[in-house]
Amino acid sequence: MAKRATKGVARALKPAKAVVPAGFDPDAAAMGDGLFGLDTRVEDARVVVIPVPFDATTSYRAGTAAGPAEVLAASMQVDLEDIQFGAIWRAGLVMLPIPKDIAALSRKARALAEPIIEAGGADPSSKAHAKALSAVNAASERVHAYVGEEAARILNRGQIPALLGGDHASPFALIRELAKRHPGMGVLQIDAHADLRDAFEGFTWSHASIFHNVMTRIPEVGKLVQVGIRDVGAREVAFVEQSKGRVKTFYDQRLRDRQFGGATWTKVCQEIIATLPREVYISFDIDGLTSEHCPGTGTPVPGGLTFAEMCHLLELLSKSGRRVVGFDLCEVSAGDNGDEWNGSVGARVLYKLLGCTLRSAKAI
Ligand SMILES: [Mn+2]
Repeated sequence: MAKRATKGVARALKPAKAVVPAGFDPDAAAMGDGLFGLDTRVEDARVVVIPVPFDATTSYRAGTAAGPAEVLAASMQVDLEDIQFGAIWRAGLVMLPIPKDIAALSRKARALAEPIIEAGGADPSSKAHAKALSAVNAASERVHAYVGEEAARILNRGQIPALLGGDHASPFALIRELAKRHPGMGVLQIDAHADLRDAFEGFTWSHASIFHNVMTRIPEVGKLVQVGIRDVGAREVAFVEQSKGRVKTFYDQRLRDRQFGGATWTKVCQEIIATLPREVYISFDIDGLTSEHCPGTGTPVPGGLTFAEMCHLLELLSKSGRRVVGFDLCEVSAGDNGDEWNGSVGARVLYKLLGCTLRSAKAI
């Protein structure tokens, strides 16, 4: 039943165009300098990635603002034939130029936020803190304006939008644009943290508050399904419990407990997917994976999904009759020592997310 309806939605989209330039060899070393070494033009792409080099509020360690550049650089090394999803690249993939003004804004906002982060949060009696908070909030709102405008442009061309952060606050306006067009849409969040805090450390648009903001400000989001969560506050747990089922959290330990009791990962994934509505947005915080996959990220936590577990979940989702209408990948960072491994994992996660999205839309 769900399957037939989903097919109808998929048919309404433009058919995948062949965008392979003459002489292009997907097995050769990268030829272009675009995402994954491709030279796809924006107007020919099926998926357009919005880069957001912004990271004002990451509490533990900054650096995520460089995520888009690091993933872009590492993407040149990704082999283009994918065992699960096939020739993903053929559908047409492109990333917009990394906006220098947003990167500059991030540095300014970060400098203003730093004293507050170091103090462990804003002091309500401090005028300096109040002034800095409002400047950081204004910077975040400028990021939302940029993301919202780009997302609308991509959607109006009939393309699929994706986003590469930046900290996890980056995708708010993309989720808002998509939810307007797909009321009832579900969000599948893969993350170590619930990100349900109300204005964490005083920052309205903190990375730790993204889903508090989504669930309280975007009524068109029908459901939030969280996977891999292993670091939460009491008020976040209460938020989930009081959501009347609108938020469903699969805590990492509870998933492991099921497996220790004999449940297969396939069975667990099917249970996760069954809680999602027909149209799905994926919000992927790289720290949802085990920390060996993201040693440089802002707030690494023990536990989490392995790469293969993530791949299996994405493949089952892509075949479930649901349609992925967009996604983000956030918090990728080379960390203090500039470790390229982080970008390398990030580029491969990005390719799998593209594969899952395109397969679910029957575009590959
Ligand atoms: Mn997060």
